[in-house]
Amino acid sequence: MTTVVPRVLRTDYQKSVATYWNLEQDPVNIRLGEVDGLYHHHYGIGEYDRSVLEGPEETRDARVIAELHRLETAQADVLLDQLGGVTPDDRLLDGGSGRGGTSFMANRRFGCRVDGVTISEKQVAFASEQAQRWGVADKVRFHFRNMLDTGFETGSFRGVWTNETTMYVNLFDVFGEFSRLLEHGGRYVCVTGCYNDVTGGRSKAVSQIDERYTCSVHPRSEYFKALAANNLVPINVIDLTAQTIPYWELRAKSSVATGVEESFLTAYREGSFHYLLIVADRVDSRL
Ligand code: GPP
Ligand code: MG
Repeated sequence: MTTVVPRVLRTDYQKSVATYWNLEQDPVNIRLGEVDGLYHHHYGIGEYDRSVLEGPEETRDARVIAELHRLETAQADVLLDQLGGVTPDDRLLDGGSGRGGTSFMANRRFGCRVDGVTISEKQVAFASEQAQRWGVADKVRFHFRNMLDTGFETGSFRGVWTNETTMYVNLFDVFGEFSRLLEHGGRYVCVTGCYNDVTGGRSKAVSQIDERYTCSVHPRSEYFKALAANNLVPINVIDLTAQTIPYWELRAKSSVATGVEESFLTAYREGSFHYLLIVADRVDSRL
């Protein structure tokens, strides 16, 4: 049987996003990844240990980097906690898999097969190399594919997650694809930044975030409309905003700050933006 792999980069916008990620080599991601070999492209949650800022000056930078990495890994653990009872025979999809951090954590936790898709060929190569290095290349695979149209078989996934990637896509389209991929009762977990419908439109701070990453943050309401339109029924919604602020405070004081820290802190503190975790189950209405 021939597998038809759809064209990956369809629009000029998608090409510009791919270019951003193909060129990305920020120390805030590389140096944190080097702490233990898990390379993340998402932010952190939880209180930071204040003692990292004290102690010997010459080792402070390393302590802060390790602490930022610990908070990012803690975020991925909270996401994976929501996937429920995944078994080694199940299959999971990481939509927008970056350098693979969350995919490797999922495989370690559940022992199952994980497929990561990304529109960055550099990220596919990097993450695939990590899979070799960890000896899990038979179970954790990364593909140069578009999460809007993955080409994977209908109903073949127990779980799908997106860890801060939905701001790059139309939510109705991407949830349509996830709904197609999930089996009945399969679970979708989303961690995202979204803007607040209550305070109104896109704030200046949110626009700065969009500009920084070539993305387009969606309003909170759009997530629930798009889930409902695609037979994805929310079971849990957690506002992680208060839990992510310490990460940004520590990052702002660190040597790897990129300049975007003040935009996140302003947006979160003024209430124009939330850091949200959404969990939804796929319900097949034909059953
Ligand atoms: C990048 O993570 C995350 C995004 C580009 C999505 C934007 C996220 C929102 C919550 C709005 P990264 O780890 O590559 O970013 P950085 O380089 O700043 O650490
Ligand atoms: Mg990062």
